[in-house]
Amino acid sequence: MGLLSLSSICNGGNPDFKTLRTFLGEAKEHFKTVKPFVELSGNVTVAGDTHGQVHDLRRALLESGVCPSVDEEPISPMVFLGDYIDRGPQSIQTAVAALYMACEHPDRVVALAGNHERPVFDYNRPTCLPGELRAAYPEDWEDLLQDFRDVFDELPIAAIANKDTFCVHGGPPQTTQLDSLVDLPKATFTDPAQLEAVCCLWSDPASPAQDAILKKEGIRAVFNTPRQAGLVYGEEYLRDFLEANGLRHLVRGHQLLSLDGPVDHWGLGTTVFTASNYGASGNAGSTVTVGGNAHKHTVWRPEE
Ligand SMILES: [Mn+2]
Repeated sequence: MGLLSLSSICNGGNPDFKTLRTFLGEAKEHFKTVKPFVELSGNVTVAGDTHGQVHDLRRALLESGVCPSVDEEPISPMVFLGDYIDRGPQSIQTAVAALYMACEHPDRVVALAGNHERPVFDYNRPTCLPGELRAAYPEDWEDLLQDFRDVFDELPIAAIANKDTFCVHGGPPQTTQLDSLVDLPKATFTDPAQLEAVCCLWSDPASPAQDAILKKEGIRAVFNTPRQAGLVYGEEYLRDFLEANGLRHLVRGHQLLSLDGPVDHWGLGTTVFTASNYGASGNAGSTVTVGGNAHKHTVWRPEE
């Protein structure tokens, strides 16, 4: 994978067709060897949705202290929670940067799937992966889109940091016991009818007002009506999942909940969102570093 340059990609450069095709082929073979649930340890920095904003992926690495510069090796572990593509203008670069780091440093860097990495691509916005590929590689974009799809299908679903922190795009799986999931083949999780993966990639925590209603009605989770996929889960649902698996905390992305950085859920979970000024909302970008006794939040303001 020596032909790709991370600093060039982080500066917005498009790799040439042949280099990109070769990289995606190698990445697919690499991710096939990665289990759906991966473990890592240390002071693990977790980045939420980057959505085509490669400058925020770069800032996540630098400002969190994971890499002294993008051309240097990561000095501490990193988990990307998925949603690399769509919405922002540089889906190709953002996805390639996360995938490249995970391939180059498999013991340190994990790139999880988000709901945008499967199963249906958005073809209708100018800023989406298919649209970007069509503009940048007009002759070959459909082949490249299939290559990306093949890699995304092999991405892991969740990472468990320090045996106590569950990192996932949306929320806990529907099954309380992780043991029953960890050895399933990866293809199990690409089936849209497979509820476990859908819950992991699409679910949202209840807001305080929603959680009050859930508790009043004695319900732990409800169907996620706004997204038409996954669950809205309350405090009891999250607590039961963590306790059943000997875990202490959840870190997830999927939602911009605050303009100022990570958001806590009942002292049991954290939402982190890394794309700054997402949808011109003026929000800060952020990461969360777990390990040790306290989480470290790294927060940066949007670039002018
Ligand atoms: Mn999402």
